[in-house]
Amino acid sequence: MKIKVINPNTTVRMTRKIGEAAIAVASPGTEIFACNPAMGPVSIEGHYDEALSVIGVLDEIRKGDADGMDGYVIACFGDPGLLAAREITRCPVIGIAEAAMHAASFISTGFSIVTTLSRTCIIAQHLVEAYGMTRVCRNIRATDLPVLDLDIEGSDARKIITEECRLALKEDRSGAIVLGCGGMADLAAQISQDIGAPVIDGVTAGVKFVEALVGLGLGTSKAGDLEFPIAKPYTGMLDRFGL
Ligand code: 2AL
Repeated sequence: MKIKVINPNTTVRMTRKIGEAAIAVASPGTEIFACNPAMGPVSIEGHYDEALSVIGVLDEIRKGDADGMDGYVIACFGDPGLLAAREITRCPVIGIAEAAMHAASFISTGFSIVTTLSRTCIIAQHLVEAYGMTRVCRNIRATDLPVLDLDIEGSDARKIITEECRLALKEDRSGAIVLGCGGMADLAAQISQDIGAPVIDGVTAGVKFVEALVGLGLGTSKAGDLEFPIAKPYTGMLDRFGL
């Protein structure tokens, strides 16, 4: 089985980290292809970044289908372009926010999301609502760490995130933590051990959900609103995106 894990930002170092986390949980026989678009923002920290990242994500889905992929993980916590991606492929496509929230809902009655900048909390809040998770998401907590600071050698990022997770257990009375950034994919196991509660990273959860869906013979439904987009010309800079 071939799973393409798409980091929607263009920072190759983060793509490598996301790929390593995905490979660590992949079953024997699953090949992981981690990539990032050639165009787009170096990190996604707001609505504008997110909107402009979607074109690159869709381009990677299109190329992935041509390369014979069996499924996709969109590895940014805003799940940018998720439904559009599902429209253009028959393969399953999973976003890391939806993967992590669903996993958390299976193992706790309430979880907290610990994310990067405060301004991204509203993006997570919209997803909580869209995914029907308002009953189980007890809080969304920002650390005010910029996304690319997660990669700085010797930074306090892990310590800051761990402390926020600890506070979440105590103050939100949550049973599990969802990490709110693809760049946190390498932190889940250590933080879980440090705080004594499940900590879920959506990259790894997403890979396992794609494996499960493909194993069940399930792909994106082409009945109804996720059928292929209506063929029409696209113009200007997007002329090659017309179907
Ligand atoms: C993210 C993420 O997962 N990747 C990125 O560039 N920005 N999300 C976030 N909340 O910071």
